[in-house]
Amino acid sequence: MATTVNPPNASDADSVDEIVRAVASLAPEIRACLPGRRVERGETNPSGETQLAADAHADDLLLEEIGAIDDVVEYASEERESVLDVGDGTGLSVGVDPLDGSSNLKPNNTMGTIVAVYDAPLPASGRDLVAAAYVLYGPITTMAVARDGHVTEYVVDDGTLEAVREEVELPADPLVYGFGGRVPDWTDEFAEYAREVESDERMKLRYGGAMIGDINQVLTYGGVFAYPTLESAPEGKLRLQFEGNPIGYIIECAGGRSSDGERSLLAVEPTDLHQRVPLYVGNEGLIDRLESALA
Ligand code: AFP
Repeated sequence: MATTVNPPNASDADSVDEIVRAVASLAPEIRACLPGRRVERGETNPSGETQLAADAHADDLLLEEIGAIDDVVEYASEERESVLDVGDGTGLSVGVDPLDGSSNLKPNNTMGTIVAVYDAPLPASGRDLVAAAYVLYGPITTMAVARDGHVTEYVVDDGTLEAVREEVELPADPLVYGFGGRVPDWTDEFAEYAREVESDERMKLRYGGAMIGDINQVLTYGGVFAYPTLESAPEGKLRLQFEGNPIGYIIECAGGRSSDGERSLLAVEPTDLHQRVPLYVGNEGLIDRLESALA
């Protein structure tokens, strides 16, 4: 399903280039700081989650680099209560999840950085995105960048952008699924959908506790990732501005679908900077079936 993407104007395109290069340049430094920053800060972020020193440090590095770009006028992150004005007049607003999957640091598992570039003040609609990207700190440090309806994968081990996959699209035959939350906390409707997917002998479980690692599996092999509505948390866990919108944009640019259970994540009305949203992304057929199951 083609994503209706904003055709960025020339200056936006140049600024998006600068933002992408800035994030890539920081990837080695953010990664290098991880081993020594497993410690908890004794503080929680606006979503009430324990902050690791690594979260805050990555956030500071990203604010400094991204905030210095002329056309960027707002910076916001999962780790900060409110939007920071970093420029004058109109321009781009950047939302960041500095370290997605920080609870994976202790068990030395994958983590990521998510970046959403909007051409509207935050909180903004996913339809206001002009680009979205994530860095995956895996065996290799890679970066997926979605812009102008296309997804490109880069290796960024040394902080420069080496394109390794152009026009990335979800494979037509889905292979993997990953469903977050505790099974007893799933709604009956989602549990029924999950059972259907799990019983499909072509599909196999891939859930790593850091969405970016799981999303990259879906982008590579095809499939579905969900952090669903929970009985205890009807809005799910993930944040629209910093996770739902950018991941929905990337998957839709790669030919897949996104949903909050009823509609594209990009069509969800923004009401609060840290609002949560149920998140379902993957191959079109799997998301269509999901929406039917939840209807
Ligand atoms: P942390 O950044 O607190 O580790 O949360 C990661 C995350 O937001 C997302 O990356 C994962 O998919 C999801 O939470 C994992 O949540 P559970 O720990 O409830 O499975």
